[in-house]
Amino acid sequence: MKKMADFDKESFKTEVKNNVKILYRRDIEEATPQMIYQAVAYSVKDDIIDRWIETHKEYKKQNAKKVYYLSMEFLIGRLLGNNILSLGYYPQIKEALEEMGFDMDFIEDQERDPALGNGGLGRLAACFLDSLSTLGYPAYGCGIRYRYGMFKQKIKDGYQYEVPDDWLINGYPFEVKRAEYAVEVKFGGYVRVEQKEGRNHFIQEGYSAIRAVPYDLPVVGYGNNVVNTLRIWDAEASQEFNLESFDKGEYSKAVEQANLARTLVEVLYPNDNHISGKELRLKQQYFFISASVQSAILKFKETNDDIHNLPEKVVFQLNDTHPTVCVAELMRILMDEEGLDWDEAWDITTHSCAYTNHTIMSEALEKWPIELFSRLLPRVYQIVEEINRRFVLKIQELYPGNQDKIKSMAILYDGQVKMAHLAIAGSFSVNGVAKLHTEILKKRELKDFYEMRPEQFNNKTNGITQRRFLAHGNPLLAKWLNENIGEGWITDLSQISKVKVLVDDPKYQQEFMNIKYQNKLRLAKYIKENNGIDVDPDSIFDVQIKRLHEYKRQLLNILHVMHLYSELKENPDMDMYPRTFIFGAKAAAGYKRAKLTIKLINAVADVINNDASIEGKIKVVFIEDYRVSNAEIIVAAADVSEQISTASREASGTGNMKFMLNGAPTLGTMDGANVEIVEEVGAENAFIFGLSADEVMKYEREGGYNPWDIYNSNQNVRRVLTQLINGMYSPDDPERFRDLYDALTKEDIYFILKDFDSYAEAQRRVDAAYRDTSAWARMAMMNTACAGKFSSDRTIEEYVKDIWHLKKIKVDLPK
Ligand code: 26Q
Repeated sequence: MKKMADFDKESFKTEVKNNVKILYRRDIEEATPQMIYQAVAYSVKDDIIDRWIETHKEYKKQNAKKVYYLSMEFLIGRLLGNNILSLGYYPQIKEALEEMGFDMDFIEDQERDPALGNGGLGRLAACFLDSLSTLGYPAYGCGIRYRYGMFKQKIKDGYQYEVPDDWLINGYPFEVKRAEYAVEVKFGGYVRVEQKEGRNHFIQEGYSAIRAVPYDLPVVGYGNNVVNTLRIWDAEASQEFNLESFDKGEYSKAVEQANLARTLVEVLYPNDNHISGKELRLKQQYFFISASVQSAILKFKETNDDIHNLPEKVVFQLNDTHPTVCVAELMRILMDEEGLDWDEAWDITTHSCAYTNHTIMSEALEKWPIELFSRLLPRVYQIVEEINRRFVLKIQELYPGNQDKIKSMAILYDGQVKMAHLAIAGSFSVNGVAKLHTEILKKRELKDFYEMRPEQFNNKTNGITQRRFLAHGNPLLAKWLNENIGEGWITDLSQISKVKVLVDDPKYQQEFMNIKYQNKLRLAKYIKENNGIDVDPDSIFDVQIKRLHEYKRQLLNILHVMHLYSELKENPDMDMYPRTFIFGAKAAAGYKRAKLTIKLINAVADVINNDASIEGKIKVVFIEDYRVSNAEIIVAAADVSEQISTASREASGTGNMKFMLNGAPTLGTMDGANVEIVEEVGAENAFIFGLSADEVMKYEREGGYNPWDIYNSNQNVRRVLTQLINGMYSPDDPERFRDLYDALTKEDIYFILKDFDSYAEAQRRVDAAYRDTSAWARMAMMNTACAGKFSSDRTIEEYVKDIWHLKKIKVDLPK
């Protein structure tokens, strides 16, 4: 058995060569880069496995309480580099590979991003797993092994095209299939009631059965030998049942099951903050929840004999409402399979489940037609009925005769199952993801629930892992930090505040900005190779990367670029610091307006980038296929972080934290975690603009505002609006952007015109501030220095203390 301290370069090299032979029947000289990557990954995996086994022995020995983080999405990003970093021999492997004639970055680039998530919510789950392992807390991530992850984005003629993400095409070296832990999941059919031993037994019959097969991915803690598990479920046809069906001549049932197995985990729904009420989506949810809860209970029983103690050993954290069927599925198992009565089962369930809310966007609140829900999950639906009946009774007891309360809180209403209400009824904890967000939940969205049970509500401000987004993504800054403040920040980000003593020193300022410059060169190279555009590394890199959504207001950003360009054309001598506006964003495949916004950004880029008369003072770049791996490169190179959502709409944001950590001040609204970023770094080290959340919500209560008031009184706004429909950016089809024009002038529900002037003014402040090199360096450094709070390690410690109550585990490797 190999141990961390014993990393031996020569045996590593031998192992890599050997792996190439075993895997591909080739000598290393004939191996492709992909083969080398696989061979390296397998030898890293070898080291991980030992730690993985030891970790789980320790959990068993201590009968440790575990958190099951249930999530439809885990946007983990590439694993090779991070795993090596966590094992503690990144420099050694880099050196070994160099001696073999390979470049580490190039080998890492061979790995496909496992893109099993959309955006913020999925990436948060991945950061949480990283922190759980690094802090030594027992945890499982439970999710779905989508055959196709988030689509790859191609830009052709300025439009987005979606290409399937066949991430498993070469095999994924870090996963382990655990066929021995497969379980069965049942869909459809009907429920028969049988009286036995004085109580009712509920038996589901005529169902379709699917075999859920787990694949485990290691989650490697940083420098501590702890390896947790991300368990993703694959669906297979339930073989035994098939044969039985054939015997009975139930051919069509067998075919139906095989088809369901094939389609169930086929693809991740590429919607972010938007519901698509598709039947298959609900099937996916129940599939992975039933499998995960079954396997958690089996695991619990290995070391416990009284099911009543479940809440002492297991906590299920629901990542938004997507896993909410967990509440009813756990009830079903406890009653139908463990033989408990309702009250016992309810007590256990409501002490085991906790729910995190990630959104207040009404179009993202999950509801399912009862007709569909009950057809697909007949037994689970019966249980939801009973949960609802008892919950409504409780509401009536508290508020006799108050129909409004029932309307706003019932789980079943108007023919729908309201998943958030089920989650709240079945959980002991409900949390939001930033202070402002949690306040809005308490005061507005979930007001009635809060008033009924205030102690249930709590805030857990999001965080990000500094291991991926600094140690791995920004190696130059990481090295600088190690040299100047020590390595403690890697596992204790509060220590990064030590940078504060350096912020006024010209020598350190220069070093810091020089690192930024090197990172801008790296990004410029990436942009040249991937977009064919030359960008000036001396210009301000102004970056907005996130999912394309109207509330995130990429449209405000590009309208301002159009404005700036018009100003420059009118006044060629205008004093402006050269700026590169960088965008990266995927639009949900069916989200027309979002896709049109991408086209607009590219159309504006085309005009501006090809206008020699402005001497390159403005460049616009849309980076194709924004994803975790290129985020690491983009964030490290940013000068300005665009976080410009309509106040009250962005629950937290986490990109904002990545930029701050990497020394880019926020240009943003007082929304989500921006509020707390400003609290930490000081308003003088950010560029804040726009309506406050209270102001936005007040307008909304009053039925909105009138965009024509702005149109009439603001010449700059009028000019860019006109450019949307006069063909300036669409000479071949002047009507192309009409829909954007209409959205802005009819209702402007995202307050883009309303915030336009304030945003333009904040942009002028950025321009002015950047010219003072030393003051800017200080501001950038202050952002890094004040980012300590935004480590996901801090977030996880809060979840552990307030919700999960886990104990840290130490893992030693046998000598
Ligand atoms: C639901 C049903 C059907 C299909 C798709 C969905 C779906 C999928 C993804 C609904 C929502 C999401 C994702 C939501 C999300 O990413 N929310 C973000 O969560 C982050 C982490 O807490 C916050 O920082 C962001 O502010 C929030 O937008």
